[in-house]
Amino acid sequence: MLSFEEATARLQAAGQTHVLRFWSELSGEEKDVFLDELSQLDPEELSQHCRAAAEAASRASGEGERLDTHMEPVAAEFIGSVCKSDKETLKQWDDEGILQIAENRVAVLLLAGGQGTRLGVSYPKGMYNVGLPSGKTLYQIQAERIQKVQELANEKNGSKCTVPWYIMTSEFTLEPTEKFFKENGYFGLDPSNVIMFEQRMIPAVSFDGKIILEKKNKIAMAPDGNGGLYRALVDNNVLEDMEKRGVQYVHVYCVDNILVKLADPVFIGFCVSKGADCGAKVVEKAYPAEPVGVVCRVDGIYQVVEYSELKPEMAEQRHPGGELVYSSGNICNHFFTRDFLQEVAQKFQGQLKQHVAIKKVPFVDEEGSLVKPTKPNGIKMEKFVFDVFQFSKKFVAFEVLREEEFSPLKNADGAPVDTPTTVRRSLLAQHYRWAVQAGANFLDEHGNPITPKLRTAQDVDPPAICEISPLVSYFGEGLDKVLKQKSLKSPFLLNVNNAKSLLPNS
Ligand code: UD2
Repeated sequence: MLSFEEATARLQAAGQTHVLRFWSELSGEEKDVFLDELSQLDPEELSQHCRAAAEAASRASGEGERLDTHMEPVAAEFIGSVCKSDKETLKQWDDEGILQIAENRVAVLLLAGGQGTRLGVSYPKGMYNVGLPSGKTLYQIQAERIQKVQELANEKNGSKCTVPWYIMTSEFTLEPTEKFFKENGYFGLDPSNVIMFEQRMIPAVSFDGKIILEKKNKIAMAPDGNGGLYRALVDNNVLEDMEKRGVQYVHVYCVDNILVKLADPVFIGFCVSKGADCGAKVVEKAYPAEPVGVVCRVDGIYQVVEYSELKPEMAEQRHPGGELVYSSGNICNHFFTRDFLQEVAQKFQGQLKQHVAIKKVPFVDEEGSLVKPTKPNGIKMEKFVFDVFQFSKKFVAFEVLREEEFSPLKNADGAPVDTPTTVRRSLLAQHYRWAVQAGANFLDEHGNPITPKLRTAQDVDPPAICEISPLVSYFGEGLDKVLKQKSLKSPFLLNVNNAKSLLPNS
């Protein structure tokens, strides 16, 4: 840990000595905590960061103009697609993906360092219980999907494989996430295959490039964005761990999509068979202002333009037939080869663009009292996970169906979209569809048949409530054996135990 004199010298070099203005008021213990925090800041990086933040904030407004003339949509022929591909092709991709999984070449990597500010909970989003009949949290659903996809690969290839689960956390989420996994026995997974690591935090800075103090002895810090992944991979020797395990392909995804297909064999198989080093899943955007980035080309290079940086006039552009011009919505599901990640980590990680978020950052005023600003007062710099696409030698996009694969939890109930209620409904509607397609009939609480209806509006529950454990079915497969011609009383929860008893010769 630095001495006070050393810390002062560092801060002087970075033009940031104002953070020590309450030093004489601090207790011995508070001083130690502060020195510990200051010791972790690299002086050169710090001054560069503060300067870049102030400059980027003044430049940010010009960025939209540049995109007006340099951005173009991705040609439809370029995008692989679940709905435009025939059954045979889909099966080939699925088989390829399952084979790669069976041979231990696939890992999943969860981005879980965000603060979940919009949802308004103080714990990591993955621990959220969206009110399913089973009471499962997002983490549990994801863990069970990993377990099931391993099982499917084992059955098909007669092997015993592992899909390691890498989880990137931050100072906010590491401890509670670790505790939650331990308390829940890692949801049946082998703890040695669940690898948590931490991304870095960086200071929030005022518009004039000065670090903001959140307490008399604490700098306002925030995670460095989900693009902090690449630095975190290096900091924590994650790529070495992947190499040791023989992992070649990594499925990176964000925490809040209740329908996420972990290690999706079809997506992996598609990317592998195209020889891609980098890939992104997309869905058709639902409405112009939907908070998803768009996969497009800027100056001829594939990339994602984030929703926060796309001007409304661009987002609203339509073709003569009415379809959105920029319709390929990024759903934060990415494919990378380990070689590509290695190259990014070694060569390009320092070049990743810093995006500017202007935020209300609580701070201590001259008297040392905490102020919660009503207007934005600070700059948080973030890197984005998809900003590495520009370094790819072979980038592919893969379009999937929203109702099957994308329903994110972003907002608290009461908001019109992406709430606990909407994500619960998406999952229950999907499971209901799977059950009906497998031949199940549903009865209401009086034993009367419920008329099947496969399409329901997003704002209502499906006709019957049916939840299927991922341990029974990963993506609807294998259900006809269990559910064909069965009459099920709504609400119905299909888990490993009752699935066994529903089998014909049990
Ligand atoms: C993300 C995508 C957006 C779209 C949308 C779909 C990015 C930059 N944007 O937007 O284009 O695909 O998701 O739902 O990917 N995270 C970290 N560390 C951080 C910040 C975030 O790990 O410092 C994680 C976070 O926990 C989450 C994921 O990254 O799992 C996405 O973060 P978000 O929910 O803030 O991103 P959002 O919805 O603005």
